[in-house]
Amino acid sequence: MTVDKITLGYWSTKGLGSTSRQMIIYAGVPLISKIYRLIPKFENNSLTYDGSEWHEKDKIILKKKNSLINLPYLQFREGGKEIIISQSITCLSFLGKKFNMFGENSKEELECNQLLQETVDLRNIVTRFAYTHFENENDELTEASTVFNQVFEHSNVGKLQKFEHWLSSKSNEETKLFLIGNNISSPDFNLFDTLELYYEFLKYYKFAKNINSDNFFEQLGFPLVSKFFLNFKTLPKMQKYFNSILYHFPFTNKSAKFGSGKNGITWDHKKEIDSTPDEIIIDS
Ligand SMILES: N[C@@H](CCC(=O)N[C@@H](CS)C(=O)NCC(=O)O)C(=O)O
Repeated sequence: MTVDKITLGYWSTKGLGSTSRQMIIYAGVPLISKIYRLIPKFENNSLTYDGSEWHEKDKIILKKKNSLINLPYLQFREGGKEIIISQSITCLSFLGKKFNMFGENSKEELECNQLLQETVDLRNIVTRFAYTHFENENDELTEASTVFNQVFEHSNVGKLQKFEHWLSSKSNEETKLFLIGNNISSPDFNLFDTLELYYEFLKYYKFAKNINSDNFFEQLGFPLVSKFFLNFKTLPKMQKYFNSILYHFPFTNKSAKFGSGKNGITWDHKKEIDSTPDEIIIDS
């Protein structure tokens, strides 16, 4: 069954909503990107974050239809019925199956599921770091080095080597440009989106050896991951996303230390106002 448009609700950031947005645009299905803003407030000498745009409005309404409701969520009509889905990875596997981007048989479907969870593990390392506010810069840099090691170490404990080895173990008939076979699937989008966040991290904390070249992952000894990443940027169906305002959203929400502002820096609540519109429509 086809859907004529899909609403994706999420904060005015990339976060866990960005990959679903990309998949819907890639599939050529009209996307209604519903935006909620987290507003930093300075009260009684302390900084708090007001999420009432979500928590006190749509969440209350949507919770009556799906008690698991969270951000991100997908909302659409199919066969005369309204469907609302939350949990980001469920959204990605649902969209993958809907758009024929979830492998071609049960073996590949299992691979998609494993790879999706692996991308979650990869993302969680940097996200946990991004939302930590350190006592001082020294602590921040020490923890950034720990994140770097956990992800980019070449030993069996490093997270990114898993993807490098996965790509290198593919058969000669496969291009090694996608994780499963020669076709794009949900985990490709989530890996790409997570790599974009690491790209910013490597640049910001100066772990990239040569910032004038965009092959950061190759410089760090991951040539296939680098090829995957750079190729993804050239995919014709991705260009609509790259040319949209959604691509320029900050990586993390206002409460994060890393990535809540432009180019990895922290959102400056004293100078910046979030003027993201309530709804961004990307037509097919
Ligand atoms: N496991 C959930 C986590 C969802 C989650 O933590 N959402 C955060 C934003 S990343 C949120 O603000 N949710 C709104 C809420 O709790 O109502 C997922 O992957 O979707």
